[in-house]
Amino acid sequence: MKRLSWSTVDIDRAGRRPKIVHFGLGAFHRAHQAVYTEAAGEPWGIAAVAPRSTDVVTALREQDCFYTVTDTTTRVVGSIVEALHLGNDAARVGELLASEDVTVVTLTITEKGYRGGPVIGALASGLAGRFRRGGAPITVISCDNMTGNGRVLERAVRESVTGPGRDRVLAWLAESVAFPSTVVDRIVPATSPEHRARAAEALGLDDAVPVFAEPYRQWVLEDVFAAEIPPWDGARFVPDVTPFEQQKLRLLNGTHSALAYLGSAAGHETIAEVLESQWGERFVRGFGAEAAAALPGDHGPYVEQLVERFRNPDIRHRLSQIGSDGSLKLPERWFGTLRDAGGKPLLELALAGWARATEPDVKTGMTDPLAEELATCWRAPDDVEAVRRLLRLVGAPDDVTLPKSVARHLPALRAGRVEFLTHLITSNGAQ
Ligand code: CS2
Repeated sequence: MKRLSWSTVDIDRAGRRPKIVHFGLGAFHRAHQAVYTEAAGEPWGIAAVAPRSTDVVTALREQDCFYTVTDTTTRVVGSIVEALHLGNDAARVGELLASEDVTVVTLTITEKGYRGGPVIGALASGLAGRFRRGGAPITVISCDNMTGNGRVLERAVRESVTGPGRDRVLAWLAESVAFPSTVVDRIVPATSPEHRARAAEALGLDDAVPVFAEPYRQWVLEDVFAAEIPPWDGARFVPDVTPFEQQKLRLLNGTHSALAYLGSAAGHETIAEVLESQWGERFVRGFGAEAAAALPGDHGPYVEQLVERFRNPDIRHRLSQIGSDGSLKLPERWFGTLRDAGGKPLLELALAGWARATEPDVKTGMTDPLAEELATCWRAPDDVEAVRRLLRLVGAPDDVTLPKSVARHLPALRAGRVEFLTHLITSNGAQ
């Protein structure tokens, strides 16, 4: 079968050039910002930088950076015009970041990317290079699931600026570089070998890096830009993203994480599989109601929509993917509710699911940068103390009774008995 490339697709991309630098070449970027930019048309093209994997760079180059996104149909996307590797192509990345023609940087580097990873260092030195080259204004947009992601990114970049002239670079960053906060939403599981076969069947061409995504997508951006951005049709520009951010992080991502840990305890592999279980849908509604109770406004329709989205059998979103990096995800997804909500029996249950997943002898396939420290918490005299240590390690809000309320669920979860615990759902008043 022929490979996807210039000669096999019918897309005119000649007028696109790299005016956006993107860091993080995973499936999510390819199905989200790259799709919005595709619709923005010429001259908008993306130079996409992979921080670690050379495989995705090689694969994209071999197909002239074209790839497919499958939602209700399979379409070729042509907005990525250059694929780069952060280490191997450092000079080109620096050149692009200094170029006046580049007016936007976007990032999908996951929560852990903001904690001393290589991207922030490269971005900070690239921006310092831009300053020295004349300092054309630019907008730098975090597209990761964090509260105030623009502020988090700005702080991380400022802390990474070093060397002589630091003060002048910092002053320029404050004046000429905008870091809007954003809320991104689209469920896009990591691509599997099965996806490659399905894409090839749909397209009649081989695509080594296809993406499968749900039809839904959303992008809300704080309306502060320093330079020209593409006409991202369908994106929403608002003065303050907070309400969207709370809804998305606490309801969608919060429920996702809860389903990941509890579903894994019950022996499931994907979100759609959990939704098919006897407790899955009820749990989404119950957990949604619990988290929504601490937020202004009516979130009922949003939660109903989540049930539909999570149920989608075409999306095999693995629990091990969602449950990974819990030590960084939970503070964003659960701790706001923990602080703000009154009764939260389902969140306590979810915390027990997470605690169980951190036990050293439990095999979940989930990874975490704090895995060793989390495992060490279990060298405690009893479950309550272990949970107390776990919660402290990840910075949960102080609550003396919480460890006990969480630990009491552990025996049932260890026995894989999640359905038994769903009486909590009805006692919470949700159907
Ligand atoms: C998921 C998210 O993997 C995860 O942690 O919760 O990737 C989720 O699918 C997206 O944020 C949806 O917009």
